[in-house]
Amino acid sequence: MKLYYSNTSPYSRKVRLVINMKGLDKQVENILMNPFEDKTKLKAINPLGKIPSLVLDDNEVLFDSPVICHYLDSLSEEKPLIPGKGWEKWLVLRWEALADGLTDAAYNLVVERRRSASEQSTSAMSQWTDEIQQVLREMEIRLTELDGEITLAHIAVGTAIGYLDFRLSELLYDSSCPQIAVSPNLMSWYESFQTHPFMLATRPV
Ligand SMILES: N[C@@H](CCC(=O)N[C@@H](CS)C(=O)NCC(=O)O)C(=O)O
Repeated sequence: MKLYYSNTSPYSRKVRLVINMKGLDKQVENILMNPFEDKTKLKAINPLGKIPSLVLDDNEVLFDSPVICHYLDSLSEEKPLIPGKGWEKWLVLRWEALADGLTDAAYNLVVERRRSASEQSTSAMSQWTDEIQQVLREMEIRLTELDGEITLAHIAVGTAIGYLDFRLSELLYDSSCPQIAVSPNLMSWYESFQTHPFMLATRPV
């Protein structure tokens, strides 16, 4: 399999963590891409022109990150990242959706901030900022649901907070007191999770 990815893409990091956690690293060739500079090349692989994109050995292509992660998890029953069949499974998938939504809001905000001031939408930026704050509060309240073995929920939350930490770290802290985390228990969880060897190996550079 071939994974088209970039080092700074949070969605790619999520997939790379799944590859490592499932022990699939020897079966995947990693191909670095810049989704903005390599757009034409990327669109020939994935019509959406986005990373991550996974090309299977029979040349079928999978995107986006949830589909790729679910596929990779289905390749072996060992170390299931979407465990169970009942509520346990839906809880993991809901956490993934919540964390991916957080990443979407953060990524949109980062891209918008790169536009010239005259092109930026202040209402869209404030909507994404509100979404980020709302999700951080929700994750803080529900954090005990993450007690237990590492699942796709942990991986998605780790990459979402990791992306905020990398690009928008000010949003993780109280604006009037930058030493205080807005979601202190979530931040302690993240401080510990980010020391996982695979989190360290996939740190954005
Ligand atoms: N929902 C997609 C989002 C993928 C995505 O937006 N990737 C970004 C890089 S982090 C990208 O390729 N952006 C290029 C573009 O939007 O043109 C996923 O989960 O994989």
